[in-house]
Amino acid sequence: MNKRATRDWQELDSQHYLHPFTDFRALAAEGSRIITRAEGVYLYDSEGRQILDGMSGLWCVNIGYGRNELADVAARQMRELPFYNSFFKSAHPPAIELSRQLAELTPPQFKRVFYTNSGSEANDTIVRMARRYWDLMDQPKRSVIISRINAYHGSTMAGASLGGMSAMHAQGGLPIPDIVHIEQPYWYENGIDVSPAEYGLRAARRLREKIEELGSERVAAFIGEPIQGAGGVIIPPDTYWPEIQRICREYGILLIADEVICGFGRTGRWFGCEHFGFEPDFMTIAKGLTSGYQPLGGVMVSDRVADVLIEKGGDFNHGFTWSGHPVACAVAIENLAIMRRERLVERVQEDIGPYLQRRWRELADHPLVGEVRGVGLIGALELVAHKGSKTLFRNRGDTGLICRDHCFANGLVMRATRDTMIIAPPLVITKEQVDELIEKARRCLDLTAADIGVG
Ligand code: PXG
Repeated sequence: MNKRATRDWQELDSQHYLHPFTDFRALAAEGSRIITRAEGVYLYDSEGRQILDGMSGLWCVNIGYGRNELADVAARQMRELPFYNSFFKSAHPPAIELSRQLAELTPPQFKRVFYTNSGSEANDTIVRMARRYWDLMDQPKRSVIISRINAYHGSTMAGASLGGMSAMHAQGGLPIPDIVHIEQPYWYENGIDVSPAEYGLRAARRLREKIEELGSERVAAFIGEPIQGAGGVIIPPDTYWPEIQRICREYGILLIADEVICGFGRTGRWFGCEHFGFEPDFMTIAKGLTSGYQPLGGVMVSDRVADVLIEKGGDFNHGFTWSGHPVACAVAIENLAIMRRERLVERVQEDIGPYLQRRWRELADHPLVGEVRGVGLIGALELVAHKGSKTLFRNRGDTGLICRDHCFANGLVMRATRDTMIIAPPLVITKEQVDELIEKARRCLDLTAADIGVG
């Protein structure tokens, strides 16, 4: 890419580029941070500053930056077959081979995959497929999908409707019909009066109450992220998912695991549902599937659903030009090969995950930190106004933003959701780099505490 001065990039950016989830005017006034290259776990900006990427891009660069193998595979595939579609009875080797591998890698109920370009499109696909399934089962009234408050399932019309973020619903007339939300399993905010195990059961019972309220003959499916990512790394108590599964089975409703963040090793298992011990009927996949080197998403469809779609189905009238794009699929195959070869998931489970969690928990003694939580290579710090009483800040979100800005200024990407600070570093991060992350995080907590007069 041609070289320009940072100021010129910022000027052109503010004139022509509308960024996602951004206050356009505020960003134009401030100027964006221009990232020009990356290597391993480090980003480099247009001023040459090195930044430790504690968020794997956006929860996705699981194998780290600078993997030439993926660039080589992409170039080779572009020369051989840059594109062909998979409509009209066509297919190509990269999409077929990746499908075979995903069938092998995912839990045993999955043999089939439908490709999309993103997690959002995959969730839209599931809404249509789940409703189609119930039509074919002669239960067309089963159209309601139950999700959770503060869930994130994407930005398309169905994705944002499934999501439980009121600020998103307020723009564009959402949610679309027949999508409803129940309490999220957020012990720190909703359940602190009882033990986590007891609260997990209580939160799961909200599903039963909602099904009873609606009438089970109207309910198609329940969707959840095994761990809510964008909502603030909300890790349900161990009692939650097994109880959710029991309720879904009791009423015959489909269970959807949105694995866009938890999938591909983040928790120390290949998929979050394996960590929590439940067996979904659909899985949404994206992000870590290609480690972000190419856009690719998909829906894993269990035999329960696929058999009906195939046996009774006729046409499923849905698909994208880029469904199963050959370059994206070829990159995904190589990405999975690297993950297996370097035993990255096992590494998260046995080595670097426990190390990061141990060091991350040391931050619990900081005066700003009310709770530390995490699994594998995902972690969160709950910042609070009064540590002893665990009182949240009155202007929620302000402190998180102050801390996030200190992080950037000190060479660390940590994400803020409200006043929860989040990390999800690449699975290849070393112990020395974890030490660097913890040291920088502590320094930034100190700077934040000094700014707001805590401690
Ligand atoms: N499901 C989950 C669980 C996600 O985290 C999506 C679906 C949508 O995927 P696409 O590929 O359409 O973006 C996501 C995406 C954040 C942040 O700020 C998180 C996501 C996307 C953008 C920002 O944490 N997750």
